[in-house]
Amino acid sequence: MIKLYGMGLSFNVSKVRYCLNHLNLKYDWVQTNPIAGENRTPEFLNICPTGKIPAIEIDGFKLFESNSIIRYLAASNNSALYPQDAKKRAVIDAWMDYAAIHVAQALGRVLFNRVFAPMTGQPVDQGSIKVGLEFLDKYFPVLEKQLSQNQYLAGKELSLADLSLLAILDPCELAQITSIDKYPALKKWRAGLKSQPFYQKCYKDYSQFVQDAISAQAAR
Ligand SMILES: N[C@@H](CCC(=O)N[C@@H](CS)C(=O)NCC(=O)O)C(=O)O
Repeated sequence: MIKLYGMGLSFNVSKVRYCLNHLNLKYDWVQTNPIAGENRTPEFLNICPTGKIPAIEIDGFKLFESNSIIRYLAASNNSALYPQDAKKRAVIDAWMDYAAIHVAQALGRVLFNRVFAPMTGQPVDQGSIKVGLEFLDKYFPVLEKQLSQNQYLAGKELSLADLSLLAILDPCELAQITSIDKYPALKKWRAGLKSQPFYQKCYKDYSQFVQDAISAQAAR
């Protein structure tokens, strides 16, 4: 049985859930909440030495880092989401890296300061929000160009790159990153993927999901 450690508030965890769903793999979701310090216990650190969610455990095999996890899941299940061909893989990897290193970092600044800092009583850094939005204004046009020329991020086929970017962009509405609305190809691509079962099985709307989690947290 696959165990997935993490919580729904994390878009990196969503990335893994989309992949598991797409591959039709059943999993045990072990709720692990970093806000409650559950990522710092000796038990969790034994599974994931970095203390970050997501992590997985499959019959004693432990793995962390969302991109590494979904690459492993797709490769070990011979999925077309991550084809064997070295060049195809390299292109998928490039878009996954771009999404994780650049887009997610910029978006994370805005998400943290607009949602998680207020939620956890930490100071809000307006400068960081500004920097994040400025970077996104550079990155969204790159994604728009790619998706106006290709049906999917890495070309003609749906791949891990799409699942990865989709999860990273999920919090845009919640974090009021309205600049994304200016990009029609990006919008169409998101809507198309969100109508697919792998997404619908997780949740219909990330913002609502997070709002519910915030309400539950406040009620504790
Ligand atoms: N590069 C990592 C990022 C993981 C990450 O930053 N996870 C956050 C939640 S989204 C976390 O565990 N934060 C708790 C901490 O760093 O203490 C991945 O893709 O898995």
